[in-house]
Amino acid sequence: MNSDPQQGYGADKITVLSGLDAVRKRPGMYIGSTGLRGLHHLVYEVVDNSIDEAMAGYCTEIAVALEQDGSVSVADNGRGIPIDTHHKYKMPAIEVVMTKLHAGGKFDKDSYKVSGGLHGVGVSVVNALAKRLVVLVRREGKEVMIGFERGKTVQSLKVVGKAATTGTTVRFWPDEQIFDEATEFQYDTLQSRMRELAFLNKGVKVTIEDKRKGREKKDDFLYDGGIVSFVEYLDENKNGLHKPVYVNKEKDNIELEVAMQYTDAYNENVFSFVNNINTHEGGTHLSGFKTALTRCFNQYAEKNGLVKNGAKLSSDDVREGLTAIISVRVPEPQFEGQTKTRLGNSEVKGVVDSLVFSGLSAFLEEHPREAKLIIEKSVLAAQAREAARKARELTRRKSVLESSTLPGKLADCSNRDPAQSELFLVEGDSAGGSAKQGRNKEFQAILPLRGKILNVEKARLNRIMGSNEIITMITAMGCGIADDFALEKARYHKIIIMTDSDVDGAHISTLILTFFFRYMRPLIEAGYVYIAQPPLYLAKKGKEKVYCLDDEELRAALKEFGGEQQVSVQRYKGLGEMNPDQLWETTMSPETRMLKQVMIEDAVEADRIFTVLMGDVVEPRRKFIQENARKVVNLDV
Ligand code: 0RA
Repeated sequence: MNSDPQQGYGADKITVLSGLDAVRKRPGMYIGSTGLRGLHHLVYEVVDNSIDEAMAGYCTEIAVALEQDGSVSVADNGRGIPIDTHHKYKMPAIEVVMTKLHAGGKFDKDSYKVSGGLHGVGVSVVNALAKRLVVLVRREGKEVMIGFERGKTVQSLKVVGKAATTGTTVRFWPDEQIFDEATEFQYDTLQSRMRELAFLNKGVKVTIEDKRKGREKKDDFLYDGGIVSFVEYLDENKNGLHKPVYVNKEKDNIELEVAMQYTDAYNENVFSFVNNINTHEGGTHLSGFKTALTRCFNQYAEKNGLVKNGAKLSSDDVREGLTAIISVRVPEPQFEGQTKTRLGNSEVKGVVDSLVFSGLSAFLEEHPREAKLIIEKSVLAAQAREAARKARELTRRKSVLESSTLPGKLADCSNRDPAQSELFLVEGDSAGGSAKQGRNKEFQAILPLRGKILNVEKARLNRIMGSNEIITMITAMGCGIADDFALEKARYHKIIIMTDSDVDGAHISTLILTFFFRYMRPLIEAGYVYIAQPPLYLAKKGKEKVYCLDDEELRAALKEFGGEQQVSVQRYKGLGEMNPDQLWETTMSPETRMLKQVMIEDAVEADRIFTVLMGDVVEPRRKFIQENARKVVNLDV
């Protein structure tokens, strides 16, 4: 035991479970993948350690830098990783932390109140997967360094100077033997996570800097408002109905923080976190929150005569237009689910429920004007939902929504196996006609869409269910929407949006994507949604011909042909200009086509983009389109 009571934490408190070779053998087991996601995970793992130090109250600044040589450094002003000798291993504590799997203060419940680190794998995993890693520690008046290669110590701990401050800097070079696909860090990906961490840890300054040649950039994130600032950020382009409500309470060693605000939007935007980890799949904390919300509003509404004759608001009704962050700190979180992002601890539900209920009840009592606004909105949501249900039942009786009666406009494929079937959503009847002639009937279905579909960002469910174009899509796809959505009922595992490569086409794509994002999100998450890439040009010289997706490809083709002499270039204004054979060859044939798969990498940013593009606040949209003119036409969410 460390005899210095001031230290309170010594080498002996660090427990060890096993060695590092296993990590290099099966990296995926520890960091999820060896692709881009896994690569970025390394940075998060290092940053998590600094965040832990901040949560313990000893660190106020964390600086992440993408260095010119492809390495990343993470510097903090915490106490510095301990450097005293570990009695069992007879080596400096920092060396134990870096070279022994699962070594680290994190696993000692007394050392930290709660621990971050989704997989809690620890920084030694990063060390194992780095071709080189260097740590600098400032503490006890000196600066020390230690160096590793692929997890093995190559430079033992040595003093390199004096230090007037304390802190830790970890710098590592990812190993291309492990990350075969890519070892290049993406600024935007890291930036989002750093912003999120700064929101979740109020008062901690998190900076990120790109020092790589030609892409120099820097962002500072520091939010004294914490998750209240997070909600304000999410609602920046929406119309809030009131100032965000903030609840911060603790019970049974579980700390709860909630910030929430209602807007005049129709969709909900709720994000939940456990120990700084985004729980995409929700869990007990989220269900506790939802239960409390419903109970609280119903109780208040009834008591104050805001609902008629015993009518009840549903959980969905009271979440219409809601933006919320739920952040809990749990000592021993159990993560479940496909991506291990669902909180399983059953004790958390009741705690969150009771804390949110009392916090929110107090707010409503003190703010009757806001309470009335929110409840009136929920009542409207309930009415719209009821109307939508009736409309749905009506159409169901007429069996429009039954797969037995598919829409007349749909040219279905003959294959009945969804995994092999594709549905093309095609802009306009004329392109739809070409697509029907050009397709492979066996596995390709065509649904022509006339003009612009309804902007679901500006409509409630009852209007959405009143739109023919949307009903047709839902019916053809077979998987239902919103509460009724069932991925396993999808009739096609590839839904391909095929529009002209012009501004109108981009707009139609965006409208369809907005609908999918708001009402069929699991379809996108399952990787079923694609955007076709029809060529813009056909370059011909004699018998040789090349289709080109954009100007860049055309330039390359012309160069290949040896300049522009005797080359004919045809520019397609729309899909309709291609004959069925050309459409097949360029855009539909699995042999030759290019498809973009739509993915939601960053739900926070995706929501902001859809809100800006499709919502009713005009100025940010103009700004966004100016700044992203190219990206919008080439939408890749
Ligand atoms: C264990 C104990 C102490 C600090 C740390 C770990 C620590 C780890 C990291 C990783 C990155 N930055 C860090 N900062 C601190 C406390 C030692 C003491 O009592 O002074």
